[in-house]
Amino acid sequence: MNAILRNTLDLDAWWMPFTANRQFKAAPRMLASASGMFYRTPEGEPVMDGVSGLWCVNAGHGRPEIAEAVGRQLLELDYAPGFQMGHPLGFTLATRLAAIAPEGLDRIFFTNSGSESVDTALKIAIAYHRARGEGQRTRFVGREKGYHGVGFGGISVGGLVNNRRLFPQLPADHLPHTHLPDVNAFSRGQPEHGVDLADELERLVALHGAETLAAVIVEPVAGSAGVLPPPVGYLERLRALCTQYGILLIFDEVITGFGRTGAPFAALRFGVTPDVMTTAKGITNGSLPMGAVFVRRDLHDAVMKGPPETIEFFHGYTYSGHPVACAAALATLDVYEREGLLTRALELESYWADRLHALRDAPHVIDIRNLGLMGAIELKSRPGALGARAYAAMVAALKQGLLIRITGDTIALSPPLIIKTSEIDELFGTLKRVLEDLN
Ligand code: PXG
Ligand code: PLP
Repeated sequence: MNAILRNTLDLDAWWMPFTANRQFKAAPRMLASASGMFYRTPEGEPVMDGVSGLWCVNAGHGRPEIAEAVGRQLLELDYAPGFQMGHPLGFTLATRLAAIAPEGLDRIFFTNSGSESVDTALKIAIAYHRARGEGQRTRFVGREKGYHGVGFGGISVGGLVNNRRLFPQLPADHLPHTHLPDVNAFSRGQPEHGVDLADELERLVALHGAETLAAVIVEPVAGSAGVLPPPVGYLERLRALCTQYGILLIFDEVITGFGRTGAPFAALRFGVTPDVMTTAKGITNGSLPMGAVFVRRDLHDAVMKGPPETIEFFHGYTYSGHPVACAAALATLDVYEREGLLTRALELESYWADRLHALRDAPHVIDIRNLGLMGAIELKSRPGALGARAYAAMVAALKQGLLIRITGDTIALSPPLIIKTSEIDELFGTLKRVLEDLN
């Protein structure tokens, strides 16, 4: 960071999220502006965005269409209460989203983040079962290595130990994760082995009784854990078991939604339809906080009970369906649709996979995974120092003008869907140099 900034900026007051605060503040890494595929540092150095910010800026940075829609909306209707009042944009957006959703998931509840979408979806599951006289279905099933945000619901079904160990949780069990490097390392796309892991749901049914299980929640492709595409047949098997036992299936598409896997949603890419789908991030191209929960129409209808003056679902956020976020989302959908971005990852997938898998012989690499425009490069950990090697790679990449994301010793990649093939080459050229210089 340059000397002028360092002297004028006080870094103490911002308690930064998911950050090694003291390490960061001793050697800050700052981004000051962004356009298209690139950030710029305060010194004006370009940094290619290899992760779409945090998996959210799917159409690239600084889109004027979104900025203008937001600016207009702020002056037209900056805020409107969403409890017992409505505004046209919320209805317009919900209808637009329903039109691109998997068949039947056409009732939309708005939130402000992925974490809120997850907690909302879990509550909807409970409310649905309760409305049908199955109020004993209160237990959730998540999956090891799953990430479902940081609400108390989300950490309960999540499977990342550092997010869980400090905090009390809702009753939840976990399916085994599907990271099987011994048999699946260097798979292209969906790995061949692991479909049987879905059958673990049978074990939980036997343990608790199906009639106590409310919902299973999984990421169709696990993101935060380091890009784990589902084994061939796995999602189909989960779908069949959930249907058999009357358990709702929730796909958490906070990362995989809005084009990341080559279809508008991973549910469409894999041809497996969940009962509820959680989204956020790419819904506004990351420009403003927003999330949406997509719900099967008959689930919604089951909850619409009692006399018409009944508030059917006691849940909502001050900013549910915020008009400015709605304007951002509508402009984002326009951009996605005009530029074909919701399916572009499928067109680029094999080019992306070729360049990514070409790194298999680079130093330290023990596994590579890909799907759509997602990629992961897993590095061998330094003895006794989990994460240190990937952290060094992240710092080195940044010095060479590339932003990557790391989790443990895995490098995760998910560039904006506007990326050109020449930029894919540049990205992997930089990464190759980084890995070759890394100890
Ligand atoms: N579900 C999934 C599947 C996610 O990926 C959330 C829920 C929570 O969303 P919010 O908007 O509350 O953060 C997420 C978020 C990473 C990383 O490094 C991933 C996320 C967020 C930040 C970093 O992999 N995913
Ligand atoms: N805490 C207090 C004291 C509040 O009044 C409210 C909302 O009115 C909240 C928390 C919840 O905030 P939000 O609706 O933005 O999630």
